[in-house]
Amino acid sequence: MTRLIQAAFAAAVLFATPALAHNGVVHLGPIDISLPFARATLPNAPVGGGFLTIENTGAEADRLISASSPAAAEVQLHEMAMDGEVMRMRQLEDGIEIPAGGTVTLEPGGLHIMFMGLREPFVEGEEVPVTLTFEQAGSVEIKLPVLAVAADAAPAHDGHQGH
Ligand SMILES: [Cu+2]
Repeated sequence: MTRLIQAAFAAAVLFATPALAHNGVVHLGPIDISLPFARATLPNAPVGGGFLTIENTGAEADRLISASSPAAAEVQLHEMAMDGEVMRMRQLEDGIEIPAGGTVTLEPGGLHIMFMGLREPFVEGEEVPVTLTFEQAGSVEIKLPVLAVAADAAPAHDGHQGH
């Protein structure tokens, strides 16, 4: 039994190692960026979403002020929130504050990186490069591994077709 558990554990570690290396934490001064991903897009989809976790290990607040990518004509920082009964998203013109000692998660249904005017669809298994610029810490390029299309992504993004 013990041997079985050990074997299972070893297999799990083997399986997990490439993903961990792939999703390794990116350090930019006191800013740690982890768990990056993008969602695969359907053919001809005009927009795509990017997500990641930002931790500020420093003593002063910082701010994610912009993002850019060769994969899209424009990249914006967005927030999704309920407006009455309707889920809407809006551009965060002032960026996203990362409080001192705080962690901010960009995730489906909340804050996200919005890729607009995609040059090509995001294909599962590929990577999307994006350069993040922080007010204090400066800029860093990271790669977002493209994961599967999520069922709840497309309707939420319909509102962007008029951009
Ligand atoms: Cu958006």
